[in-house]
Amino acid sequence: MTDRPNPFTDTSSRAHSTGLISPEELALANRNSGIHLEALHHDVTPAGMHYLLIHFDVPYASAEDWRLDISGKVGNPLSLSLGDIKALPAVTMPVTLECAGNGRTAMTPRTCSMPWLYEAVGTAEWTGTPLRHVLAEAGLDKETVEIAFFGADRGFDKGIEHDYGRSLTPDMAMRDDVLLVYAMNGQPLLPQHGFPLRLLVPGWYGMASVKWLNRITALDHAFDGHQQIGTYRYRESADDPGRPVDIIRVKSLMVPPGIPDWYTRRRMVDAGPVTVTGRAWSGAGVAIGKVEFSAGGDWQEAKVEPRLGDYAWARWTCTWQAEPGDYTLACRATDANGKVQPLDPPWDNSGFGNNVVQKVAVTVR
Ligand SMILES: Nc1nc2c(c(=O)[nH]1)N[C@H]1C(S)=C(S)[C@@H](COP(=O)(O)O)O[C@H]1N2
Ligand SMILES: [Mo]
Repeated sequence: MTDRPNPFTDTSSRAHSTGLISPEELALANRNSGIHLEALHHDVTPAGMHYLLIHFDVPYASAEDWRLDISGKVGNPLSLSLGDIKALPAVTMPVTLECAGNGRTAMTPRTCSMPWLYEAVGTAEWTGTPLRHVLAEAGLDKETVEIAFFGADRGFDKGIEHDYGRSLTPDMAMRDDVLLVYAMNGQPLLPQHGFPLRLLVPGWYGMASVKWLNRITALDHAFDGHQQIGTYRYRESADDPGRPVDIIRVKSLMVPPGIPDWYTRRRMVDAGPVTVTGRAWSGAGVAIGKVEFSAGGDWQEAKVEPRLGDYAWARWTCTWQAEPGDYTLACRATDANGKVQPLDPPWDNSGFGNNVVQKVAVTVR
């Protein structure tokens, strides 16, 4: 045994930056792809166009050998095969997932991490079984305070080595809509989306939906894993204890109209009536109240269609009378609770929860 010093404790290269994207950020951007904004046309995002966020490596997994172990403060510890889980009552639900770091790069200064712009969102039809079935079979002890969920992926963050792990309270975990999921859009999960089994926590930012799920532990204390307490907290500064990141904030996006310039992505649009369309969503099962569109002047109310499900986005459309000139298009959603997207990015020390309105630069000819 050697006792080499931990090479990952120095995180100074991850301090805030207002400069160019670093080589590390670029490498993360190549591993963690976002949705193409034109894919917002699809009610259900094709699996290969859904965004990805993978902290460590995608585990090399076999469905035949997979086990889900449930232990800790339970009366009846379990070790389930994928077949055992598929034998339980199945449900399929459209759910919009969004990464808590979506929009990070619009904050000034930004935290050096995955440099999302707008595109860390997608909606899939997820198939699985309510988690409560297996928790009921395992029998949670009365003293259970939190339940921790672990993936098969392991790595370092800020010098701390850990299996990716997140927790839920028993109340959350026993909700009908929290699922153990093995299929996405009617196909087995792709390796990058958690094959063969993941947790799905609808209405919350994506970090709660643990991929490659192989271990559940009931705890008589709050879970202190790095992904629970060392990150995913809204903080004013690095030493602020902060509060947990959980429910998705209200947001909308548009399909950029017209045709793009390859390099700048600036759009060229022909004058006349232009149908602008996009998606809007909020968290915790809250519906969308309204969506507004602006080409720089007044906000015009868009038509919002019924959402695909309680935890999925709604399509919106509006007609823009485009006249020659240069414009910045924007869309802004308000949810049924009256929460509205801000015009300027909210600040967060780690770049979480940015639901600022999207802006799209266009030239009308
Ligand atoms: N085991 C494990 N689960 C994970 C992650 C991870 O890195 N490892 N990333 C989380 C984060 S931050 C997000 S946003 C979602 C992304 O899910 P997707 O890649 O299927 O879109 O998975 C979550 N579950
Ligand atoms: Mo995420």
